[in-house]
Amino acid sequence: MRYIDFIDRDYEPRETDLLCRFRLEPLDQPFDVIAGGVAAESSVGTWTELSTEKPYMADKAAKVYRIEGDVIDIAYPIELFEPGNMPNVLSSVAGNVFGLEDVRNLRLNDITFPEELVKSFKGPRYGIKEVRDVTRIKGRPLVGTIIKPKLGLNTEDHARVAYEAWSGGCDVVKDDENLSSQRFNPFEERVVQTLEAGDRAESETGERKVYLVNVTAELEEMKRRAQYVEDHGGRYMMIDILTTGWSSLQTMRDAGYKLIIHAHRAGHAAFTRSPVHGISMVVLARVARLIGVDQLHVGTAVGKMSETEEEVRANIAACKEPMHGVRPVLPVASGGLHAGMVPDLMRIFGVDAVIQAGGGIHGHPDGTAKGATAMRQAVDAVLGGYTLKEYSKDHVELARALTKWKAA
Ligand code: CAP
Ligand code: MG
Repeated sequence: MRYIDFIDRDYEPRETDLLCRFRLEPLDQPFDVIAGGVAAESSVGTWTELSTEKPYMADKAAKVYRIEGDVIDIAYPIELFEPGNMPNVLSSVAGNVFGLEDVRNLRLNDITFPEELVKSFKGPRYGIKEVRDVTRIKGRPLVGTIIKPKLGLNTEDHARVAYEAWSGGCDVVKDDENLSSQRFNPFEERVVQTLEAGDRAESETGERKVYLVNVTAELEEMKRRAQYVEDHGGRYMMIDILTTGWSSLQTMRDAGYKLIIHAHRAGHAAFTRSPVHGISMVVLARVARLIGVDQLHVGTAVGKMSETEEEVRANIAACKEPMHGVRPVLPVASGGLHAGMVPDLMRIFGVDAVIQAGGGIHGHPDGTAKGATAMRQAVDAVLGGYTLKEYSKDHVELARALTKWKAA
């Protein structure tokens, strides 16, 4: 088969096909030829006709069944994939094609998994409802913080800052994506001391307090760390899903830990940032959901990261929309957030979200505890139908935050 033979505009995708939507910009050859090339190189074909081709292979070839402007839709027969093997799926549809010289730019913008493939993955163990059951938080966003500075604090200071954040009103305290078990803050000591601080804050406030422990490491070590967290009464583990990789993530999900999986996407922008080349966050969100994360960073549209509101809404939809019965993932808003942004965040996310602030809490003029209180007050203001300005009149922590970040 030649590249052009992978084009079939009359093809009606089957229920069992995996569907991909790409944006394509060929280098200099006819669009259809290179569109066919993308289908060929991501399924059964290569740059020239093969003497080794067999007639029985024809039905395994991917087909470009729709071309609209620079957008192409490709249907992949399910026989091309090994059920339950995500790296296998991605090595086809998101593999070599990005490096073809004949392709100036290529972006995988969306992917639709057929039911049979969906069923071959575990999906989230918890999902939104069950996370709410564990955290006992109903009808509002979870309010969280990331311990800052992200690296450098010793274990005592880490646990103390966590305690202050919880005492001030945070539900969630998480390690930063690059904190693992460095000498200045070793993993096991940190887990013990910070969980103790959480228990203390929980008994003092009467609210459930959760610690998102970063277990990111080599796979066997990651498993050992997850077991350690579970054995010490932890309820969550955080994994940097892109730097550890999909197969590690799948192993951690399939290992059956009772821990809620918080997925950090450090490094995603290397794939997702360019609007013309790479892989969209929507695709990464669908893959992470299928493998089985319970919470996932999706951008904010208002904070320090680059995503637009439209992109963030698409990421949120990928976490929550129906997917053959797979549980919805709780979207996480994070990155340059402070109390002044809460109304916009709740307009975009609704109440089903984790709203977390690092600098926006630990940078509060009166310290971490007041910073946490200001975030909770901002959420309460929105739920109560007040503007932040009105509510801050008799909520000084919020007023101080709004003044500092000029959000009044
Ligand atoms: C936020 C954060 C998170 C980012 C990740 C940081 O801290 O801890 O890792 O939100 O980005 O290190 O920048 P601040 P995203 O609240 O102090 O900004 O959520 O877009 O994946
Ligand atoms: Mg971080």
